[in-house]
Amino acid sequence: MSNVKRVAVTGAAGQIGYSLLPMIASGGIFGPNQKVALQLLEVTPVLGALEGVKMELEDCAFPLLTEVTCSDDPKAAFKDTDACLLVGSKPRGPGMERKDLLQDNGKIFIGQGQAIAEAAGPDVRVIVVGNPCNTNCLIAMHNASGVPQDRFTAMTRLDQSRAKAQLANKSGKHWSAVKNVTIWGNHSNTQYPDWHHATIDGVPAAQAVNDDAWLAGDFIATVQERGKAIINARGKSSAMSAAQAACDHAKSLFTVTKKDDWASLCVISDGSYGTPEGIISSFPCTTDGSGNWQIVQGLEMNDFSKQKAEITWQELVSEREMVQGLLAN
Ligand code: NAX
Repeated sequence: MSNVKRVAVTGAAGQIGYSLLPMIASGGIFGPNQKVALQLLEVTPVLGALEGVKMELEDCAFPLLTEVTCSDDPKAAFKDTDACLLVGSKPRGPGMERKDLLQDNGKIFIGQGQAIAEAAGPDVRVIVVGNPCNTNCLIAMHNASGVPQDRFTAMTRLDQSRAKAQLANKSGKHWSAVKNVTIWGNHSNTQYPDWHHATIDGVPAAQAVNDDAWLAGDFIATVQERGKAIINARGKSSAMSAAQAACDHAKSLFTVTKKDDWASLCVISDGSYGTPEGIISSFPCTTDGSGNWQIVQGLEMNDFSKQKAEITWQELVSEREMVQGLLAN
């Protein structure tokens, strides 16, 4: 038994990777007493830059970091891993249709799903960040023969954190006071950030905010369009916040997450809340600390919520149709 947790990060020389790797190396996922090894994957032309990242990681002298390996071979990168963070993907080019983006990325996630099945550790957990992350996750899951489907998750944690920040700012409270925000559906601008079960300092969010029109209008739109606002302001897409969210998502899987502040995780739908079965959709989840999650049941969804959720679920169904040929089983 190894006392080192092995974490693969794909797209490791990219922007998110640059923020994410030091977080993992300093205990961001497995805590301050757990040693970690980083197994980094990049495409071949970027291996030189990845070596530079490795040199920097060594120069940080992180007490918990035991080893850094670099590769352009998914099987080598995923070997014996406890967690695989699939961050790398192909960006949308000018004039590219969503369907083409889904297809191009799909090919990457077929190979990575197969490599996870072949090489990863027996308890591996997979977190897909690279966009379109829900459907990329679906493709990887379908191509990882023999790996239980509940090992695959995709990330709406950044959206959840963005929603918490908006509610905190509006109510004049700290974001840590905001609990039980749910993101439903797709990590795209159809997502539905749902405040109906959220509390701020223990008070229902709607009461703390006291502005229903804002909640049903600007709040949702701001969270849905936050990525674009960051690109407009920074000239680059979110990286630091995305890295923090990826770490938080993984940490939620490996520590206990209770119903008093659930985590929004994109997981395979079992039909809960009327979500179409089999898509990778965002749900409120609790976790047992060993990488296992459960969808929180019994939340009331009013007509407004049902209508908003339906839009984003249908987008995921249409994405699944576009990649049907890439789903192996
Ligand atoms: P970058 O373009 O800076 O980095 C991506 C890296 O992935 C590049 O270094 C590239 O060489 C590598 N890559 C491409 N194909 C690969 C493959 N087959 N195997 C291994 N590596 C590969 O993008 P960055 O800003 O780091 O964003 C990475 C991904 O995260 C993008 O798809 C982005 O859209 C997505 N995001 C997802 C978010 C989420 O909440 N789920 C939020 C942030 C971010 O937008």
